[in-house]
Amino acid sequence: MTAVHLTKTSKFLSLVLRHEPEAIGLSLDDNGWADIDELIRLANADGKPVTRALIDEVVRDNDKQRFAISADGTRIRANQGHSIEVDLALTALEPPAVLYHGTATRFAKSIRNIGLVKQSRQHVHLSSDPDTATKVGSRHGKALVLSIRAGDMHARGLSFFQSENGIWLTDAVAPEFIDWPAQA
Ligand code: HQG
Repeated sequence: MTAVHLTKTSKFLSLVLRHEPEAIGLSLDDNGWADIDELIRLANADGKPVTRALIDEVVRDNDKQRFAISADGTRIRANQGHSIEVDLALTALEPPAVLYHGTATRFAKSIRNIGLVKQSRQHVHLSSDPDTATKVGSRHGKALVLSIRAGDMHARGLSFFQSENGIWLTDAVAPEFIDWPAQA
């Protein structure tokens, strides 16, 4: 399958598994899982040329491991990034002392005022290295990488989770836990 085809399918899966299952009439269970046969049937009825082989290839080769297939091979879900309410049943974990958040310079003023908030997603997303955070931030404009004192937050009783694809998730980050780069 060509890279363009795989990217298109990945974007389609992100849409229906994270944000708008109703776009094709799909239903997810409480933990975010969709039946793969049903997804294929509904996608095909909507004119999307999705096949099981294509889904398997996207799940296996996705650059960020965005999706997981259930152990019995019948269901699929997004590992993170949902705007719809799903319970990923993630276990709280102790984070590293410092994590990174990639954002855009245009959001700096508001972040200085109220800290990081989850906007339309279920969590604030944090990266374990600055390079990944830079890429995440560039999606929104000129990248700004903030250091988050996750260890201090955890010591104060705030919870952290890690998605199956390694992204750190938390509810919000108050301004006092954010260290800014010198030039920002
Ligand atoms: C910003 C991608 C103003 C926040 C990535 C971000 C990630 C504020 C934007 C995942 C703010 C939300 C999530 C405040 C936060 N004032 N702006 N107080 N607090 N923001 O897309 O973290 O490729 O919902 O900094 O790799 O950019 O889709 O979140 O810029 O893991 O798999 O509000 O999406 O993964 O944007 O990205 P998003 P995000 P995928």
